[in-house]
Amino acid sequence: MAIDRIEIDLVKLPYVHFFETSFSRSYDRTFSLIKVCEGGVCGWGECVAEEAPLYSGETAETAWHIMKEFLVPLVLRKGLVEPEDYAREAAVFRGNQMAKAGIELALWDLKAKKAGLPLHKLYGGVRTEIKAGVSCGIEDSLAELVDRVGGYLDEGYKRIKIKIKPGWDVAACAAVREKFPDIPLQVDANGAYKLEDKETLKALDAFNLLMVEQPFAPYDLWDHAKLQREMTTPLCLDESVESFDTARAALEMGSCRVINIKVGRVGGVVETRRIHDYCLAHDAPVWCGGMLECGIGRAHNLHIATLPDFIYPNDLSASRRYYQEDLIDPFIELSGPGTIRVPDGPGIGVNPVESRIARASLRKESFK
Ligand code: OSB
Ligand code: MG
Repeated sequence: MAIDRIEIDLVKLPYVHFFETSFSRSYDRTFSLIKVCEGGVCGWGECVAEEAPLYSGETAETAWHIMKEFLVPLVLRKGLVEPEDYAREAAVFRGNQMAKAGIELALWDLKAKKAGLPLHKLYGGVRTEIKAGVSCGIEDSLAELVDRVGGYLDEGYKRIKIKIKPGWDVAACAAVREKFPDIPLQVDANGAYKLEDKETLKALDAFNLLMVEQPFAPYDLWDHAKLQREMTTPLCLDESVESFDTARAALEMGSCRVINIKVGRVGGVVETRRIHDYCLAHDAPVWCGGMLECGIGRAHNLHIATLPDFIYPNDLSASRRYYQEDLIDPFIELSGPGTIRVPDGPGIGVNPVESRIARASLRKESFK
């Protein structure tokens, strides 16, 4: 059979609390949902490109354009239905990883649903619960940051990540560490520093952090390697790793010791698994990053995080940490202290709620 219908829905959802990184503060998220149907069975994916090109060069609108004009026609014209076939064909187009991944994820969900299997079984996952962590944005004051961290710990999260930027780094770590000396803690700079700032970054070694994520710009593997040689804390790369080849180069160069894997950033599950397998073979642990996905993208991430090399806690939290009304049923919840159980139904194992999606929709288009 072949895909007979693809729907793309551009949606906007307000956060329960604003989210501030070194590059911006946002109060809501604009992203797209992709539904691919074959006969009566439909698979769902989420495209994580954001409203503005701050985290990556893609935006929700460029991804819409790439999906509508290039990727959807490719799927329909060639009758692609296997995710691996799609990934190979889509690779002729350069860049646009998030657009590519949104459709590939929908094809994976469809494939697993047709097989009657949860995605983690299809992927060869090795665990039924994953370690849940929370990513805490920059706040208006250190007191508010410490309060929020305390709130998340009370909810049961075990690992905390805090966003840093110049002027909100050593003091932020000191404030959190003073109140919570022993929690697993890490920081993420989203590329806000330059090599000139290396003394500040080296000062972070004093806080017993699990890792320092993406201190320098995405393209800058070289300066990350220089910094890693002078720090004891492992560096982790996020934005820099946009493909298997950049992951391999980063590890060979010593630019990092840990990789944050995001399916959207690397262009799909096929590329994710190549990176994962390489890291596993080279003793580099990985973990699953997040893009503040709605439940559809987050359910996909839960399944990905069951692969064996996902050793560190993930940026995967419960639905209510992000949204008042997530777009899935049931919501994702913590299943135990600092863990989330991976859904066991077919495919992603959670149900998109189409009435809520319609209420959040800015624009929808259907392709046959
Ligand atoms: O750098 O990991 C990041 C969200 C948007 C863009 C970049 C990042 C993030 C997060 C959110 O840290 C993590 C999550 O989804 O829980
Ligand atoms: Mg990051």
